[in-house]
Amino acid sequence: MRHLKTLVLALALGFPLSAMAAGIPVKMYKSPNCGCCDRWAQHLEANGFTVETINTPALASIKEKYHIPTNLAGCHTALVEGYVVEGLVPAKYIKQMLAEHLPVKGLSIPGMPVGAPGMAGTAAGPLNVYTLGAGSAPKVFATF
Ligand SMILES: [Cu+2]
Repeated sequence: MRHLKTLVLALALGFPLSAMAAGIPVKMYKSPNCGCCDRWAQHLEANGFTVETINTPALASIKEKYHIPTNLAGCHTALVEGYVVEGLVPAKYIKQMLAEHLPVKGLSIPGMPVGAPGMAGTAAGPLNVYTLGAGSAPKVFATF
């Protein structure tokens, strides 16, 4: 009985730790001066991702490298399983993209809208998540 309790305790304590260690890896390029990116990273980590943060003053060259159209540029550029996540996209849509193997280059929330993960407050209206890879003519993937 005592044994069982120990085992149950170990499982209870151990599971979240191992789940964190096995989180979906994300590499995030951000400006050192932007705080919402860090809060977005925390949001991802709370939802099963493990985020590596790379501070860079040359974010524009990263966006150029991944062909992010100006009208879809967010405050950071993140890479996850071959996809690009631009800006404060909620974790659930990233997970949906990965689970469904969406035939897109990635997802974007342009700018830093209030109400997106990392930007506290109530959104002024519905926020759109756009797909990347359709050039500068954005397609709406989801609205929340
Ligand atoms: Cu930011």
